[in-house]
Amino acid sequence: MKVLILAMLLGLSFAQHNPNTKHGRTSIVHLFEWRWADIAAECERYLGPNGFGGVQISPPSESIVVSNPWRPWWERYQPISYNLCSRSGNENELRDMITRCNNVGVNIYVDAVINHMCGAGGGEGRHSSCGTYFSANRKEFPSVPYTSWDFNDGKCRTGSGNIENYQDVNQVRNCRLVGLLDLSLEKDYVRGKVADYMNKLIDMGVAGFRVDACKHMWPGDLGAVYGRLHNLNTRWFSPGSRPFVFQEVIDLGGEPIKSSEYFGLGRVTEFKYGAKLGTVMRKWNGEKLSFLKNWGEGWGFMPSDKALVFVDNHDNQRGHGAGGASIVTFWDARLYKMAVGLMLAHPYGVTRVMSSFRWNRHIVNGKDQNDWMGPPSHGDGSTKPVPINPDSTCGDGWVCEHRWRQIRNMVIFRNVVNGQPFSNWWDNRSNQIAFGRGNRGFIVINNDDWDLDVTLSTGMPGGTYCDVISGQKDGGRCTGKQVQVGGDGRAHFRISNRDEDPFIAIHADSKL
Ligand code: AAO
Repeated sequence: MKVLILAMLLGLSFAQHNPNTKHGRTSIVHLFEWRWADIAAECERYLGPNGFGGVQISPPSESIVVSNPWRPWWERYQPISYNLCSRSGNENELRDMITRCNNVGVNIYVDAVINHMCGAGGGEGRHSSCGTYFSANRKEFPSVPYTSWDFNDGKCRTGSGNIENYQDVNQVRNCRLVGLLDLSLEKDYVRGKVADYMNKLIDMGVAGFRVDACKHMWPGDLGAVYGRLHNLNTRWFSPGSRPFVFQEVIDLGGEPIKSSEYFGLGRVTEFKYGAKLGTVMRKWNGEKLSFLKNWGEGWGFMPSDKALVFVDNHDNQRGHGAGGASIVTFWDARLYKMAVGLMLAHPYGVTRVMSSFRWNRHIVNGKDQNDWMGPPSHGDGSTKPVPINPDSTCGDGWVCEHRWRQIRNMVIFRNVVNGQPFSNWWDNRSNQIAFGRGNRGFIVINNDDWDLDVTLSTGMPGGTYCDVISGQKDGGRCTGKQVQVGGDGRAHFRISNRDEDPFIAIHADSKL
């Protein structure tokens, strides 16, 4: 009996590690600051047809509106209520998006901001995305409602009321993160309000959550909230499916709070992944691609089945959060495509692709003066739609990394090789590497300053394959380089260090 109960508990909690993706799809794309109407269209015209598993959306809850004089992206991390109107659209548009994305097999994951409400200095009035009244001064959010009783301040022991020292666990979890009013999640009432918010979204059809700022919440409190969550909507998910949970915990080592405290509750963001990969791609500190032979747990990362990984996120692509200067982003497009390609080819973790908007980056002494800039918007502060150009790229300042051929084709690669082992590793002891995924896919990367010219065992059945980086299979034809794999699985590769994209990838579905 005890064993059975234990197995049930484990089953219940570990179910939250499963992204619930459909049709063998494996990757999530973060459509940062996109409008719900644009995401709905993108699911139907692009994400569904190209095998994307799901979308991480920006926080849908009502937030403060900060205009000084333009609206920063980060206002959405300051909730005012759990009403579902935000800069991305209203509740009807949100519901329409969830329905339409689900109908084409693309999941929606909500960025849930449940650690706090707006900043203590947020003033009072109706400067909020649904025009709801609040008072940060009196800690009153009548539309939830929360009152001053629902915040942690009594438990915080710092002079400022803010987190001053990340070495002190009590501060990190009971004080205000950058001045944000810290909710008291130990209170049953607060847990109930948060769970109601998340359950409303689950009932609307979302597949799970990115939970913001988990380091700043006690794991026991989070467990109590997750325990109240409904199963997923059976219109799109099999009965008994639990919401996928991936928790934002920044653990680069060096602080007492560890990612592992959250493993039992769901997956956790592995921030070491992008920080280290950036260092390797940039060849800083003597790092080389050849050192990636034991990439993953071998590098001191968390277990693969607990990890959510990414090359960059909405914070560290602009110097917020953690990771620092090594993080590779769309600003370094050539390195970025290689880094994302490598991540998607490698079996470690659940992968998330970033999709950004451009801003006027202006770095002075290592700090981006414009790190606050919000999405492309009209004069009245409303977010602009995402226009699609004839060549399938995006206009109006939307970068759409997920539409770059090299990245989109590697999202497909990951689906094709899903479940296959990491195999046939090769390196030149420098920055040329290759590896396969069983007999389903193979990737070769040249990040050295000289040509790669080598014959390798690919593990693939003999035949002619189309490289999905320089082009792709189009009907029966290949628009890129071709790779001949012999009956013995060996193939010859040549990659100039001056190629536009110095890497090649082939997979079972790119066979001609
Ligand atoms: C805004 C203003 C603030 C103002 C506040 C309230 O910018 O000046 O005080 O409003 O009025 C986002 C923005 C914030 C913004 C906030 C609310 O980034 O600028 O504040 O919205 O509008 C910590 C948290 C982590 C958090 C990250 C940004 O642990 O959870 O800070 N990320 C999430 C979201 C993020 C959002 C929030 C949370 C809030 O993704 O977009 O903020 O909802 C150390 C710690 C980390 C800590 C970082 C940064 O990292 O370990 O836990 O992240 O510091 O404070 C090395 C170390 C590494 C260290 C890093 C930086 O790399 O190895 O551990 O240095 O020191």
